[in-house]
Amino acid sequence: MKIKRVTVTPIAFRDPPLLNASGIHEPYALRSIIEIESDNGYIGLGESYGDAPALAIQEALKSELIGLDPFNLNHLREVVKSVVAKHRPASLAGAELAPGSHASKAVSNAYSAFEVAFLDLQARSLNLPLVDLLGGRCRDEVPFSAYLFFKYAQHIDSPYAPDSWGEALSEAQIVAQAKRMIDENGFQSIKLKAGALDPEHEVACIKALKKAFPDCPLRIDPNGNWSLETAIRMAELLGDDLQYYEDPTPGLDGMSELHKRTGLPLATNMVVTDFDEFRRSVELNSVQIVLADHHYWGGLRDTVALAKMCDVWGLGVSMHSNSHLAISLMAMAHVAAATPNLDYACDTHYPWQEPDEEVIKGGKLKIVNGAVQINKTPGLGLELDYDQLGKLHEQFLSCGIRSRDDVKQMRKYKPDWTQVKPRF
Ligand code: GKR
Ligand code: MG
Repeated sequence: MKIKRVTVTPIAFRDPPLLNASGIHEPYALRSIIEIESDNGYIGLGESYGDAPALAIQEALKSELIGLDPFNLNHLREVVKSVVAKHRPASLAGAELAPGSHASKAVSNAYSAFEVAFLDLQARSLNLPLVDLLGGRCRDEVPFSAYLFFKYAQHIDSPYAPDSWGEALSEAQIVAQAKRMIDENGFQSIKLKAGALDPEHEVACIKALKKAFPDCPLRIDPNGNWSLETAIRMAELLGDDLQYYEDPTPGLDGMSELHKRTGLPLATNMVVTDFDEFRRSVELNSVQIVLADHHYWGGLRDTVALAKMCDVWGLGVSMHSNSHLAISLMAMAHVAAATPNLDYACDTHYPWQEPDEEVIKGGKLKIVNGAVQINKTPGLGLELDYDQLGKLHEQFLSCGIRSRDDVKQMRKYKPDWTQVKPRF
């Protein structure tokens, strides 16, 4: 079997005005949808970053993949390395929360983008679900958590009608957001994206969530926007309310010191993002839970390896997410299903995406009882809806955004806004 067609389609979909440590989400999120077709008629699908630097590499790789054997992933990695060496991107300012734009991750991002599609193609040709190529399923359903955000009611320049979630700044509004997200998806744990408002207020929101959902495990994620002193002070206020404390303070040293001083379990998708940082974190005991993400950890098979490393070193494993659609959700779910030591419900932004903006046939995937069901059909079990793909590609062409920049977007609301870390 040989690869005869590679298509990369950049898309943009509506994204709500969600607040975070850098600033605020822009009105559209960018992704790329990848199709790999073999000479015997199978098509494998992938979804990855749609920021300009990531897209440039994906585009440059397309012609290099024609004729490759989709079972030879080592060959794919070599081709990716040589293409990235010729197209090494610069890191973008303000892209700290969008690892797709980090120059240091160019090889792992681009490899992962195509590896998922290669694996989907392999699995389809073998008539097996993709999870069977990752060691087989440990579970049929993968748990996800409700991912709450502070948000404004609508984008500043009103590019389209406001979303149906409304404003969420107060404790009562955050509890209402959680209630709706849980009612609609059955989530059994809750994460609050923090680092955006006053830390005491964000902790008060956790307290309000604890009161409203006493049996639900809770997490807070300030994206490294609290100084060590603030993170310790908030830990004292939070007491035993948290399942884990995600990236409260920046750096491996800061996290190590925080753990020493509070004893709280710390999770990260910021200070352990590759195997070198993993090694240094183990030496310093910086984090106790690693939030994996196949998009920048070098694909589904390297994510399986990461989970094994976590097992060896006695660390917990779960998964991180950026704004994404169904192909990424299913890829995450398959690797999570193949991870024996998945200890916590995974993150997903998926409920924030609008129901009319999915690129797969059948529309948005359902999250039931807080979990995504793993298909028994071949590959990831997804087919593209080409009308929808075309619509979201047109939106990419017209939206004017080419790289995520939450800092620049926040300056439209607050002209003197700057990127400061830690802000509090
Ligand atoms: O989308 O605003 C966001 C998040 O803050 C995202 O950028 C982070 O990468 O979800 C992420 C996280 O868990 O840190
Ligand atoms: Mg995080």
